[in-house]
Amino acid sequence: MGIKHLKADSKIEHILEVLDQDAGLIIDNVVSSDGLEKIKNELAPFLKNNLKGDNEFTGFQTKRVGALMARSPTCRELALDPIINEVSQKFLEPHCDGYQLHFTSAISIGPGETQQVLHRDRGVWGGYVPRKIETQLSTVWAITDFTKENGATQVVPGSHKWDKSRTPLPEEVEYAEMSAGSVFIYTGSVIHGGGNNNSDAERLGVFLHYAPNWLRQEENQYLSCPPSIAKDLDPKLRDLMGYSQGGYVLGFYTDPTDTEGKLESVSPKKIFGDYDDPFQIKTSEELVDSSSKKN
Ligand SMILES: O=C(O)CCC(=O)C(=O)O
Ligand SMILES: [Fe+2]
Repeated sequence: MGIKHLKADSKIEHILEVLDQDAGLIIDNVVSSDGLEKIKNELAPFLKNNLKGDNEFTGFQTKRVGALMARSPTCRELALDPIINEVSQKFLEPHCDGYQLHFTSAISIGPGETQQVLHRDRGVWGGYVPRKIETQLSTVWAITDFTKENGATQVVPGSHKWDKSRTPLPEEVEYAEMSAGSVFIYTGSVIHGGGNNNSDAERLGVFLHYAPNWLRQEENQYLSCPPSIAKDLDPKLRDLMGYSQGGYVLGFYTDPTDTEGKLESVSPKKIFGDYDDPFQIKTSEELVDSSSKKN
């Protein structure tokens, strides 16, 4: 079947159609070589400690570096990529009124790594979210080339529609082979996993995932990028990270030192002096009505 490769100027509707059919696709050559160099340099201080995984899932030859919004200005640009954000919004919107950044990680698969167990990322929520609700739009930005030999992500196109008990045959597993600067998009419901690395160099990808604003984020964005750092970021990015409300009350906060009632039960946007929150308290009737609007 193969993984479809789309051009960077593809229409959003086309991307969504392919996602619906396959739940995985590649958009070729999006990041410039200058951008790739910057990302490598920004990540180098954190990858150099050589800290590897300590179990079969995280991989004994694989390094993972998180907090990318705090650590890497160029990864911030990727997180705000307009095409990816439009795809995330449209893909997730049947089951939410907004989405958020859910996970950031640079994953370096080192030589000698064996293949990761095939899985669906939606498992992070323990299987409690009904399958009809799509919980995640995932991106993998190739910083090095991704090849079958060096550990390109394995994916089973179409497996988002499979019964839970069906396991893929070897010939149903495809590899997200792509050149550096391309982005692999997949959903939380498709079977996938890191590949084995038989080459003598690392395979480096930047993973940025998005989820509905009412689900708990896999990576805690407020601790990984605390207000002292977030204050200097693009307000759009802060909103995306969850320094905003997910709905009219979800995620409100109170400044514990405030005795004057300035930051009492307010949107986190107000920490940064931003008073423009799109979610406003509704009328009582609207509130009751919206509490059961989507089944
Ligand atoms: O490294 C990869 O290609 C995939 C990693 C992955 O799927 C995961 O850790 O959940
Ligand atoms: Fe995964």
